[in-house]
Amino acid sequence: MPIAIALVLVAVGSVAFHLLNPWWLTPIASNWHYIDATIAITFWITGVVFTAVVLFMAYCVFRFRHREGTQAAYQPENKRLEWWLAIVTGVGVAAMLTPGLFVWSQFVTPPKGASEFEVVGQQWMWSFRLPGKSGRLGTTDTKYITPENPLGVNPNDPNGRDNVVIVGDDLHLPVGKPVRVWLRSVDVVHDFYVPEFRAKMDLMPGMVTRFWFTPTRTGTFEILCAGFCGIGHPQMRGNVVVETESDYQAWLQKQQTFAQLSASAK
Ligand SMILES: [Cu+2]
Repeated sequence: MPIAIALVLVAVGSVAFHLLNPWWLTPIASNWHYIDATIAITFWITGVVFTAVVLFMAYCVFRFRHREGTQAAYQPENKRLEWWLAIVTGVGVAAMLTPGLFVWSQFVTPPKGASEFEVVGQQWMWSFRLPGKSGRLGTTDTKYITPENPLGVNPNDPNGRDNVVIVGDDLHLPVGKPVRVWLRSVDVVHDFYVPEFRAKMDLMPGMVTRFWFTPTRTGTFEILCAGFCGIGHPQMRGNVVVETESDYQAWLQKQQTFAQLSASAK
């Protein structure tokens, strides 16, 4: 009996803790409400299954408790029960995975007219590159990386000359504009994560990964590295400052372009 009661308390306590705990989602600051919806679906399915399994265990512990003179029956197989378990589990897993596939395809397909910026991760800081007046990002290659050109911008590509380069400082973005993100790493795997944007993407050495989002409110949002990347991983932080278009333009004017940075290095 005490074990059955303990199991019921585990089930009720887990649901109560989930509902009453203060560590809830941060207020959203992007268009990705779908990410919250997929998390809610997963919580509902896993929560209902967890509660049902624990309560069923409590029932069995109580109902089939030891009594003098009774004996357990050995039943190694039950075809009908196995079919039911396989079907119900399959439907539950599919219901958790399928919405994610639709959200994923939207997450990596930016709308027409989205602007763009690049995130570059390295142990242990964040750098960024924004297109200049031409509106285009120049090509890059790891072979161009030097202390003066930490992002490896191709010096022979005219599209890269006016690119704004921000090394280890805050990124600013205008509010309400869809923006496409390209992500690169110069050393190990990192992961660009801004909880308020509900957006998270790995930075893989040798690959360019991507996603897009629209910042929906102004403010300063912290960037965390969500892929363990060595001893400085917890300190790998940065900020995205979302502001009005005019504040953003004023900030952009003050930034250095790749051409200016290479000229001052010489
Ligand atoms: Cu990292």
